[in-house]
Amino acid sequence: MTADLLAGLLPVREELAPGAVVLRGHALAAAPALLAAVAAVAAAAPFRRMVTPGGFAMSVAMTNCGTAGWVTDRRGYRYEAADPASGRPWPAMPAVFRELAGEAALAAGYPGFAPDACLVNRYEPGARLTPHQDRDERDLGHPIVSVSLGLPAIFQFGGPERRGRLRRIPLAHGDVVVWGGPSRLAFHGVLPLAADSHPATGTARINLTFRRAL
Ligand code: MD3
Ligand code: FE
Repeated sequence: MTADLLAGLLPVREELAPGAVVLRGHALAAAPALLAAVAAVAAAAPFRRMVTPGGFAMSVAMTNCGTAGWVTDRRGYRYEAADPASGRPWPAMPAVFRELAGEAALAAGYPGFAPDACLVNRYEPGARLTPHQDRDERDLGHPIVSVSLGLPAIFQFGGPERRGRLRRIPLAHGDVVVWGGPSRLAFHGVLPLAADSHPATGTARINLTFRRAL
């Protein structure tokens, strides 16, 4: 039995913490269209490993679409209307992205979510995200919608303080997580990706993170 079918036997809506909802397999039907749109975005704004303010290249390769794109360099973390690599505006948010994000937010109890930023993260084996908070957005009252595609990963989820203990949540192809309300400033990360292959993405995991940035 495939992982996708097994996921289908588990509860579809899991409340991780107040305000944080996992929708297992919610993006499975849309996955082929989402991945085709990722390829189109990456053709216009290629994946790149950005540099942190501390001067290290991130292990995760990133690109963006929408009116605002998340960037980091020696000057800090921020949202930019243009891709620093080309000077051109980020590619427009594909309709299939906007619709999936709005509909998943609604299913999780956040009606009216209209993202203006989609960060596309690409993990190859060994790539990871150390625990952090997402706090570069203007209004933290908006939720964040995260879509996992391809290889599975172990997501770490803690509380509002860095020192707290982290729970491990496996995320698989098609899983959607919505974070809002009391969970919006939770610390979170992704453990190093294990080498494997997935029919939809080959050796990679792709994560779409939808935010209202401006
Ligand atoms: C929990 N990306 O890009 S999205 C990121 O799988 C990021 O690539 C992860 O964290 C990834 O910043 C996970 C899940 C996520 C996003 C925002 C959150 C989880 C969150 C905000 C609060 C709590
Ligand atoms: Fe994050």
